Amino acid sequence: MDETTSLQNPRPTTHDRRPLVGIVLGSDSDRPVVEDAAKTLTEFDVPHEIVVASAHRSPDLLDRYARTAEERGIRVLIAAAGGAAHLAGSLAARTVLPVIGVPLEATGLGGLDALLSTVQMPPGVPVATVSIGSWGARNAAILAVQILAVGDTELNKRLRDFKAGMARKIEVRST
Ligand code: RP5
Repeated sequence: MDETTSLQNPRPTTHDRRPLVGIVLGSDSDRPVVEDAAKTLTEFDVPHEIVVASAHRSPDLLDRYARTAEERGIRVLIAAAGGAAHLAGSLAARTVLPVIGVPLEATGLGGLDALLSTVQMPPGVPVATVSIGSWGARNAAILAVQILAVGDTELNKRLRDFKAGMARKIEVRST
């Protein structure tokens, strides 16, 4: 990329208040579980947005969102859905942004249905799939921060402090 191009398309950082992470929900009913992801991103001071766009019920909206996310400054997508969850894969099919899939429990199958629908992507269209439910929501946010931190020293430091804090808590308990 030459200097002119990079000036015209400055890479958003955490100093920029435009959302860097887009959290996409298959339904508004997914919101309570996914709040943890938003909370975690706020803890790391990473600007983000939450949208509801279903792969099955509102495919056109999903298509528009996925195709315009990158030009709006989004750098990582988190997709959370339950049931026959094609949300993360549908996003990944329409963008080169990294997509993290969070399978949710929404049916009598305990989230296993969503896990398999999210993780079993064909070669060429990866979805980084995390655990089912709130653990996954939190880890999706941390993974998004780790992806962003590759090019952001300040964020990298916040991650190191976070990991050191986790270790400290365990060490204190075991002394
Ligand atoms: C999926 O179906 C959603 O992601 C949600 O987990 C599940 C149920 O959605 P609602 O019927 O509650 O809208 O598409």
